[in-house]
Amino acid sequence: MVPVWAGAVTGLVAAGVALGTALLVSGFVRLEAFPVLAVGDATVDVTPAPIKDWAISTLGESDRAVLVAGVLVVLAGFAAFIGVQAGRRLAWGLAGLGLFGAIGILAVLTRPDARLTDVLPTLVGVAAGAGALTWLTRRSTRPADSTGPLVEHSAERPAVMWPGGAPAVFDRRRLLTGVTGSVVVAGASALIGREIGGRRTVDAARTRVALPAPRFPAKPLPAGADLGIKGLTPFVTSNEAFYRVHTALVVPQVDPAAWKLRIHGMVDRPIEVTYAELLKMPLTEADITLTCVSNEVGGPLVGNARWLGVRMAEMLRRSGVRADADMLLSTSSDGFTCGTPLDVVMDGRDALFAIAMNGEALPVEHGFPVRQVVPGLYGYVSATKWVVDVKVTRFDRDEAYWTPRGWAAQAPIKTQSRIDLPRAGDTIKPGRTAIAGVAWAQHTGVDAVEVRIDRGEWRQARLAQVPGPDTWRQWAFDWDATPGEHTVEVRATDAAGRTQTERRTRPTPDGASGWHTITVTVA
Ligand SMILES: Nc1nc2c(c(=O)[nH]1)N[C@H]1C(S)=C(S)[C@@H](COP(=O)(O)O)O[C@H]1N2
Ligand SMILES: [Mo]
Repeated sequence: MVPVWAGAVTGLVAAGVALGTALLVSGFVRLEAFPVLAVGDATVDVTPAPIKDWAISTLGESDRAVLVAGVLVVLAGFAAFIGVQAGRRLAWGLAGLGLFGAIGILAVLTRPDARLTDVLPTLVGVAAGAGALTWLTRRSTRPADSTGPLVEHSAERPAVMWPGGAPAVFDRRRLLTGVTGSVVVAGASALIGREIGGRRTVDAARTRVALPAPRFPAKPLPAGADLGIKGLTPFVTSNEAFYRVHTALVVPQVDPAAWKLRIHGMVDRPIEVTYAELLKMPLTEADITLTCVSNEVGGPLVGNARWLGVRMAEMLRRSGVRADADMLLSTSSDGFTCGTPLDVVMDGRDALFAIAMNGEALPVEHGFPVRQVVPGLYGYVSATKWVVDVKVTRFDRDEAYWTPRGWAAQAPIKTQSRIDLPRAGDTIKPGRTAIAGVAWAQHTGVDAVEVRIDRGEWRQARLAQVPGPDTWRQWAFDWDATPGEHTVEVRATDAAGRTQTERRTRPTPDGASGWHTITVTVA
């Protein structure tokens, strides 16, 4: 009879063959159809909001890697179990494998952008896995009366019988050679699949985009927008350093030649625009700071870039928005949705269907070919990346992705200020030192930033210049640091005269509030 360890190894290797083959086929179909990713994506969608918030805040941008690792660990446990069952009775093992495939197919088909061909990787993978499981299970045993030394595990009541009724005995050497062969096949398939899948990206199409000049260029940045203090967040966030948040496990690859934006719903004339048509429309350039609602006080999920795009209002006017509509439900190619207040988009601010970021076509992770950018609203209610569809509707009729998951349907950005320098927990030298950071109150503007040490008097920080109210604003404060432990706090006041509340809240449901506070040691 097959010992438990051998069964487990057989199961793991068969699962490896299944996944390697599935990845190979995904390379030809599309990487999103790889069942592990689909199961991961489905997990993201059904995970309760508190767990997801916890994951985003503690794992940050590695949350996706951790999720995929989690799916693989669960899968490995299941695979080992299947292998052990197969050693007892092959049919049970195969049934287990079938169940596993059914979960994969369910996950793949319930993705919002599912295509029927997406089932191919799972189907072929399960077939290959079943083949490997059968072959390895049979290979590791042989009829008891055949020649060759019997391994001591030879059971008295063997569960596996060879055709013809001979009891089967375990043969370790044959198992291990079979395992080696299978591992090589699985590994090679996986590598080839990744390579082919990786080549089917839109990078080439992206580098070919020739960006037209803006009809409405942004004003040149004021000379004093960046205080140039070492360690302070630069005024312009580079595309590489810009934070990234999305629910998709694989970055959607949207071919600009096939891209279309549909505007429909409560409009007089539904319209469809291609990428080439969009590039011919009057383009607006604007400096806008984007912020994620999940950003904790003092957190990193905020960035500032120069965007280029078509005003959303212009496009909506073309389609004739009806008077009783109050919401835009935008959808991305991967099925994510945002609900944006219509009045905000129409009030004259630079709400854009953006095609470029800091002078280059949008990076793929930031929404290539087209994304929304709306000054003053958190990303989850405004900044749809890979946007393909905008439905003009009403908040009382439609709901966006995050709303049933515990986040507010409407979420203007809360005024915030952050200390970048010194960093929390730093030890610094006594004497004159710069305390510096950024503050934001998008579309209202930051009018004042104050700092206080050890809960003393609030004192005014120096403010950098800004091109307008839609970006963050650098600030700095000269401090004569005396030896000891000190608490440093910051708060901003917006151009409407509202000072940030001291009341600390978590990001859910509509953004964190409170003053960023750090402690430093002066020695
Ligand atoms: N398609 C899609 N667009 C999306 C999201 C998403 O999950 N999918 N996340 C939103 C959120 S929560 C934020 S904060 C911004 C982040 O944009 P960035 O990744 O370019 O910084 O994108 C928004 N657009
Ligand atoms: Mo976000």
